Amino acid sequence: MRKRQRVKRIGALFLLFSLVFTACSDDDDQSNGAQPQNGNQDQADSTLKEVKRKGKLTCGTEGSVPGFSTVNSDGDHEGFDVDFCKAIAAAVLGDPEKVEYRELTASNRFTLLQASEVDVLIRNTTWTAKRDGAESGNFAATTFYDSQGIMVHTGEFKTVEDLDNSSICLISGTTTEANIAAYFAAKNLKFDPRSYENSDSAQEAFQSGSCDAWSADRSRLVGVQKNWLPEPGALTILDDVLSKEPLGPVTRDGDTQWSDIVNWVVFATINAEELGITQENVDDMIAGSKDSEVQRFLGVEVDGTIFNPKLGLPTDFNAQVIRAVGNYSEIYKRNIGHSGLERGLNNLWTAEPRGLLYSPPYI
Ligand SMILES: N[C@@H](CCC(=O)N[C@@H](CS)C(=O)NCC(=O)O)C(=O)O
Repeated sequence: MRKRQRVKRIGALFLLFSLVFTACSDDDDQSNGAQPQNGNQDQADSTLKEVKRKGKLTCGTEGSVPGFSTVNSDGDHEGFDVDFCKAIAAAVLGDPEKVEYRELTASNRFTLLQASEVDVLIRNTTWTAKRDGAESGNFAATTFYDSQGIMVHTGEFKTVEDLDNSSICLISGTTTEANIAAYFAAKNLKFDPRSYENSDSAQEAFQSGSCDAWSADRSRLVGVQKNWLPEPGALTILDDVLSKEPLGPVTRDGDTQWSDIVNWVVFATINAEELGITQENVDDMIAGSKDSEVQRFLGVEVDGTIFNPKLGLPTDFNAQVIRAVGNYSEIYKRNIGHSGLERGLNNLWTAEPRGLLYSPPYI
C-alpha cells in the first residue's frame, strides 16, 4: 500500500516536471525554422513531404454540390470546400492554385483516402465516431455545421407525418440513410428508402416522381431548391432537423503533423475573422498593425522575433491563407451567401447570434 503511494507520488512529480518543462520550452523557443517537432517523425511528416515532392495538393472533393464544390464552364473548381483545399495549398506551397481535385463518391471516399489517393478529403463529410474509428479518418475542425433535411414538391406534403408510407430518395454510403431510418422509427412512421449511387441519379429519381421526397444534408437541398428548374418555389424543405452533420476536412490516422496542419489552416480562417483581417486588408495589417496578436498571427517580426509554433508550416502561413481565400466570413459569403442559408451555428462564438466557430489561440 505504502509502496503504491510512493510510486504514485513519484509519478505525479514526474508529470508535474514534464508539464512545467514542456510549458517553458514551448514559450522560450523562438527559433524561426519550420521543422516539425512531433514525436514520430518518419510517419508524421509523410503527407507533408509527399505534397511538397509533388508540388501540389491532391484534394478529394464532391464536384457537384452547389456552393460547396462545383466545376465552372472554364473547368475551374469553385466552392466553400474548394476554398479550403486552396487554403491548404496556399499555406503549404504558397500557391492556392497548386491543387489537383479528385472527385470522390460518398461510398469510395474513405477507401481512397486510406489508399493515399488523396492528401485530404474535403467533401461535405460528416464527422462521426465510426469514421473517426473504424474508417481510420482524422477529422479537423468543423468547417460547416449542417443538418439533415427532407425536401418535397411544394404542396404535396406539409409535415414529416404526411410522409408515412412514402418513398424517399437517399444517397448510399452517407449518414443520411441511418439518420432517416432512426427518425421515422422514433415517430412510428414507415417509408421506403430508395438509395442512389450519386446526387445526379437521386435528383433524377426525385424529379421524375420515382420518390416522393429527397433527404440529404440541408446545405445540399438548399442548393438544389435554389437552382431548380423551372422555378425554385416548386420545392419545399420541411422544418424537421433530422440530425447533426458537422462537416469538415479529413486526413488519415497516424499522420499527426499533417492533421495539425489541416486543422490550423481551418483555424486561420476563423482567427482572421475574429481579428478583423480580410483578403483586402491583410497586407496593410502586416505593414501597419501594432496589435501584437495580429502581428503574431501574420508572422510579423516583433522585437527581433517571429512567432513560430512549429507546425511544419512557414511562419507566414496565416497571411498566405488569407491572401488566397480570405477569412471564414469571406469564404462563406462568396460561396454560400447568396443561397439564403443563414450562418446560424456557423457564426463565430463571439457573434450575435452566437455560433459554434471557435479557434484555439494562436500563441
Ligand atoms: N454529410 C453526409 C452526406 C454526404 C452527402 O450526401 N453527399 C452527397 C452530396 S451532398 C453525395 O455524396 N452525393 C454523392 C455523389 O453525388 O457522388 C455524409 O458525410 O455522409
